[in-house]
Amino acid sequence: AALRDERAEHVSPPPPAQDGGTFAPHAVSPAEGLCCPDRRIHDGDGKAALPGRLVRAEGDDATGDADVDLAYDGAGQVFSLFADEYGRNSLDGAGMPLIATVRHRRNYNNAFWNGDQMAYGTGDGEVFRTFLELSVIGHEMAHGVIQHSGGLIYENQSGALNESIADVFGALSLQRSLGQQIHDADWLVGRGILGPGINGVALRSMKAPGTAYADDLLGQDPQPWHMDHFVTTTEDNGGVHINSGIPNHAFYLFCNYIGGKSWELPGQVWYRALQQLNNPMASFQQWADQTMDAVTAIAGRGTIEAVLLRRAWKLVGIAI
Ligand code: ASN
Ligand code: ZN
Repeated sequence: AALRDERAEHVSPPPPAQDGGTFAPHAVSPAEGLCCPDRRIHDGDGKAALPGRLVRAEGDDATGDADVDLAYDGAGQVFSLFADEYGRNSLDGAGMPLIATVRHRRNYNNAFWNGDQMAYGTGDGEVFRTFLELSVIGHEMAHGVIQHSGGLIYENQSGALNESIADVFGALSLQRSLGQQIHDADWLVGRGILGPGINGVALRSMKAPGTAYADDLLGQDPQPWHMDHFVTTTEDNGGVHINSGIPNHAFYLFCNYIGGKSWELPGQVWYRALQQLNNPMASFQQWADQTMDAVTAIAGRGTIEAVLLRRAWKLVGIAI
């Protein structure tokens, strides 16, 4: 099963009865009260209509269809990251169903969150071979979380932050499912999804933005990792998938300095900053400041964690 209910392990047993049989209140785990995802996986049958035909609902057995089962298991992993690590009940925080469509359109070279659901193309088999990979699933679902956390307007710097935060929680979903340490992770988003016609390893690299692929068809991975190489363009909503390399790399550096498990302290800091951010037009600078507030709230002022976060942002050209 993709989802193991770990909550029971966090809930202390009731303390022994003290005089008169009264019980002291027990500690409440952050995830208590959350339960289970409500997954609904559809087959688009190569057509454009959404959501398409329901093929696997919550609790149904595996279908044997790899795309359907990957979408189902992946949605469970991402639900579990947000629920068990950050106490969030689904994408909207209120238990909304996780609706996904596989085989959206024909030869479709993309996956997306449309405001209500996830949709995955099959790829054309040349540029892309699939989109059903956990960091991609986590990325698309994180767009749903961002939307329901006050949003980040999908253009220019706020759009690149939207993209970067989606990459962060996509990477965390994958690393957590593998039980991976920060120093053992590859920090790739969409590893293995490129088709045989492309020279590359992944869609993006958080460890080394700009190096995920270099190819005649796709060109060179255009991501910068430093503000000195920020790309001003009107394409891609102002380069939202390009300049996301900068905050992506800041997150990677912070993790690399801290060590351990990315979804623990670093993930908590990014998640808290997203919840506290009250600015859909946030700039990189404003987001960096928000992550500083979050690390201060979580770890304390002047702590090693706060110092290392400042160092990470400084290395990508943002002073906080
Ligand atoms: N795969 C892309 C993304 O999630 C789709 C898009 O550009 N809207 O960002
Ligand atoms: Zn995205």
